[in-house]
Amino acid sequence: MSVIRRYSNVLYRSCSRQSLWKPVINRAHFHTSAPLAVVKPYILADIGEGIKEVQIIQWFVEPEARIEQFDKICEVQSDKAAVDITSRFDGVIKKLHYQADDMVQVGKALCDIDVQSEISPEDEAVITPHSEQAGSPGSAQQPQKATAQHDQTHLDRSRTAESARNHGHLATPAVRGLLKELDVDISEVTGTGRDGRVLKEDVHRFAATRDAEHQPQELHPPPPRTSPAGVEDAQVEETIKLSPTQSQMFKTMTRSLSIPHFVYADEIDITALSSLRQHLQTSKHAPQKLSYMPFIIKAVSLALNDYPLLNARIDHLNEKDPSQTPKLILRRTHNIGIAMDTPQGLLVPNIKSIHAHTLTSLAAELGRLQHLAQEGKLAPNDLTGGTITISNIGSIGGTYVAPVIVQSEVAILGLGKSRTIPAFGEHGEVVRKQVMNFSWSADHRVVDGATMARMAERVKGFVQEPATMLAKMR
Ligand code: CAO
Repeated sequence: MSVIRRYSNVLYRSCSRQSLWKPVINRAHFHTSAPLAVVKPYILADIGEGIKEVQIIQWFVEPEARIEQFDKICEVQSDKAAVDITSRFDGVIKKLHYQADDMVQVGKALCDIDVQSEISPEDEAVITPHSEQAGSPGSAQQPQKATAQHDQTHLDRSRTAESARNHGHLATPAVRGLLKELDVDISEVTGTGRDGRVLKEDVHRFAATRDAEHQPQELHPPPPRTSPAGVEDAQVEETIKLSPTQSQMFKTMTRSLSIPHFVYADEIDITALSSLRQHLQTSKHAPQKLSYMPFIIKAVSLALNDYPLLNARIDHLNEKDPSQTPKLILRRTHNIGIAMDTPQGLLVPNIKSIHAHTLTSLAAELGRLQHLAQEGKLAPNDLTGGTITISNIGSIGGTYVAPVIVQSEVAILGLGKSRTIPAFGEHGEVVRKQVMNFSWSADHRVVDGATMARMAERVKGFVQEPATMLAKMR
């Protein structure tokens, strides 16, 4: 089983300081009055969480396309998220530095935009180094100014010549979203809006015609050939590109392979927990839904108080530099990641600061995250900062699981499906018990088996006798 972390699609509104994707001014084209023709490379800034690169999923623009503020420029995928990059300015796209599927390193320019809107002093202060703002127009500046003027003239000329083509590729963000949803290339659609703008109806019409044409081949693959018994058919292979999610899963899981997993599993008696849950569910103060998860999350957090190592991460530093030895980073707050099965695939949002939650508020937060995950609307904050993960694969099925640790954590707990079994009571009588398998994986480079076993035993104690949790809760 594999665990990856992905952000849901998030539209980062352009704003001066918080934007993850900071444009920097190419001083060769910069003037101090606005509006002006200023070519700005959009730099992929450091977005934290150790993200070093992203993959371009798709461009929503092409060179010479006119864009407005908040228009989507491209969609990128990191280990953590698929994110739409929007424009901060009105302008014209001058150059795309990468193609779809290319990887972009943090600090590199995604594209160049010839800005046609005003640059606020605030933006300028944020994105322009002081020394450059103060620079006087010396001889070195003259050719730069000329270049800017040249670009402006060129742009004016190309605006007229290319007008029809550019407008044909213009569309509102809503239409762009629809294009993406229906997998339609805007250049193939005839726009019926003003100046040839592509409207939603145009996209729907195009997609309906296309689907009608392709349906028989795409949706109904030819039935397998019926060869006589004993006759071996030649194998037919088909090459398919990995989806963005699979690409990220490929990388994340390949990295996880470097972690030596210590796997430890035990059967936990959840009979008492099950009746407590049923009892609470019938109470008028109970949350709408109270599954096993809030109790188990709380039990893990309480046990982590005694075994903080399981909440740590390893700082790998530079593995190629032998003088840089790995370090353990202990983390005080328990942000427990919950693996969720969603229409977009596996997502792992985390519930922050478990110690501050009651069972009821944990149930509510789990419900909130589950709802957002199903809708594909989780925020980056929901998906980052996790410190340990629980994967309840038992809600789907299965008894045993060997969960895979993600690199920023040192342990993960997998839950199997609960089941009712016959067992022996105190006096040898047969009793009915409800059990669930808890399967742990720990990073054996830093967590020894005994520590993992003790932590698992502590969790087992809390789950088997949920009343003992009360004494430890704040
Ligand atoms: N055994 C038996 N029943 C279980 C169960 C388990 N381990 N876990 C949940 N259930 C039951 C719940 O009690 C609930 O039943 P009732 O409605 O009768 O109370 C029902 O299944 C649905 O529960 P749920 O899934 O909505 O809620 P949850 O809090 O137990 O779990 C979540 C939430 C998000 C963990 C779960 O929905 C989910 O997505 N699990 C899949 C995780 C996954 O894909 N892991 C693999 C990761 S690696 O690829």
